[in-house]
Amino acid sequence: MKRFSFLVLVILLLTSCAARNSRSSNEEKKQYVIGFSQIGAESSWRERNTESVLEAGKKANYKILYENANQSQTEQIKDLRSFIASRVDLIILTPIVETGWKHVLEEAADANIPVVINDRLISKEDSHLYKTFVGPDVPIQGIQTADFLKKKYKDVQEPINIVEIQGSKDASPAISRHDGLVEGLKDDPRFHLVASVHGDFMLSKGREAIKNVTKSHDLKQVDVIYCHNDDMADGVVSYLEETDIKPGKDITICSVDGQQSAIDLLKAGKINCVIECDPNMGEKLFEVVTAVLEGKSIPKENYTTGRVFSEYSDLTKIDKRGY
Ligand code: GZL
Repeated sequence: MKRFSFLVLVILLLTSCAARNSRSSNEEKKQYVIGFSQIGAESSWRERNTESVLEAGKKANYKILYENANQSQTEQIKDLRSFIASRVDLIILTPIVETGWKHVLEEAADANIPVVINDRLISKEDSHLYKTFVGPDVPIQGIQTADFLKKKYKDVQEPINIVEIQGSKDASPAISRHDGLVEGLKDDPRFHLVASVHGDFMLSKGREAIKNVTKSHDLKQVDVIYCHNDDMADGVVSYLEETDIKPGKDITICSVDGQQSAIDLLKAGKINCVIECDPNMGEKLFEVVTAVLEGKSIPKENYTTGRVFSEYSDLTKIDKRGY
């Protein structure tokens, strides 16, 4: 009888240990909840950026609350407040513009919810309100474009007139791609920025923007059209192809992103330079998210880099872009 009781006691002890271990391992495997506030779906680039983030978050076993603000900062702020109310473990924010985030990010800080910035930047005076940034070093993209133009026009002495089709007003890539170009050309007096208009990073608005420029500028007096992204460049090329001006030949077209559509136009000689801006930030983003949640120290900026694809490149070596 004693042997039987002892056996029962051992079985009970082993069972309770197993239950405790499974509880503790389940606690260890707590699934973190991440609120992801995305700008919208303004370009093919943005759609790939969203896919990249969601794919990487799923692979890393995070529960993602994804909200798409359809180009509205007001909607993004509402989304952030709903994440705070839901007590998410961390927020990923792609800020549509640089300013206007102070109050809502202070509310996230008051709720002890860390914020990681994806792709675009917020203004420096509010940089204490987020943990870290993952995205492109955008001013370099403007300088890379300037370097291409100085190479292409190295033997030209006459004035070189540039029309700029900017991205969304106050968006960090629009500000920095403009500033980078100006910085890159500042010591070369041949280059003149004769018009700069917004196309909101959208194909349709890029087409509309260049059409509006023709109301005040004769495109036959324009040498370069600098588009802040490929979708707007696509719109510009489609407009020019309805005129007697040959894009890529009569007028130089420069763009940024590296979408398949732009590479195809580059290969067809209708675009002259495409600066790569890789949207596939998901893997890097969730490495950083995990480090933040584990309390590890991380750099304030985690920059992605990009190549220059131009008429001087070996275009046969460009891999399928995937966006
Ligand atoms: C750049 C990114 C820009 C892309 C556009 O980092 O924010 O937004 O260049 C996209 O295509 O709309």
